[in-house]
Amino acid sequence: MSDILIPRRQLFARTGCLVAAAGALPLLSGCDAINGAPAVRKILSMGEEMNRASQRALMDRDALAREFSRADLSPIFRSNGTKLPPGDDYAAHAANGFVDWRVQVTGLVARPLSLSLADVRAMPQRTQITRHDCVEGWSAIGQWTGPRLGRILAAAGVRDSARYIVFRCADRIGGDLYYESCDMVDALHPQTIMAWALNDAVLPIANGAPLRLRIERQLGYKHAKYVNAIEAVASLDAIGEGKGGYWEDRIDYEWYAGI
Ligand SMILES: Nc1nc2c(c(=O)[nH]1)N[C@H]1C(S)=C(S)[C@@H](COP(=O)(O)O)O[C@H]1N2
Ligand SMILES: [Mo]
Repeated sequence: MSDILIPRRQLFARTGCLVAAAGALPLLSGCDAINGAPAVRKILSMGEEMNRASQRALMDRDALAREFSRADLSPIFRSNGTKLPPGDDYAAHAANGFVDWRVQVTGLVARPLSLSLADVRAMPQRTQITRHDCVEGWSAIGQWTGPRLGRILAAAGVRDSARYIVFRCADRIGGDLYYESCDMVDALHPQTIMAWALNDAVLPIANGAPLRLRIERQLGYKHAKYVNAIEAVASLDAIGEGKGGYWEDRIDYEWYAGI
């Protein structure tokens, strides 16, 4: 895997010291011994930014979802919600193997992108075997491959003012387009990827071909399928009914569906 992760123990060691330093002086020297005084001072001077980061760590938003082995793969990864987006447009894309499919990366970015599947596949890839949990009461384990969403956003030069990422889908349910959204913590999480392959094969239509979100710390309905646009925004208010997702707008599904 080409993505480099900071070992979690290291992350925790640092934040642990920061928390101790904020609360109790005697512990600060303990941290000094481990991390070195200049490093601690530098961390303390980072002020609000570090405070936010430590809160994030305390909430465990950065923790990785469990990854499984090939032996754990579900024999069939079932489909839920839309199994085939209605309409001639999607049918035409499917008929020619999605070669003309584009995912637009727009909104609060320095360089809007229009990525083909070839572009998506040419980026550094991540493969992960994870468990999908649907609120309707089923789970399945599958292996997903695709670039990290964070890489796509970096390529587009996502702006600091972006607070949410919106995923627009090609399927309509009851006449309305499916969409979802997440905050920047989940968007930049190492296991948040735009997947084009399931179990070493091109993504089946029923599972969101040609491109779907995998956002492994969230429940099933957040994993937008048939994605054709990724938009960085400062607010969700003007999108759909303002609750951040197709089901959030309609029934009482939580926008933050962390697991
Ligand atoms: N575009 C789109 N994305 C979607 C849905 C959908 O109907 N349309 N259903 C959601 C729900 S409720 C679940 S559980 C998962 C199902 O993914 P799967 O079909 O690969 O099992 O996709 C989610 N993403
Ligand atoms: Mo679901």
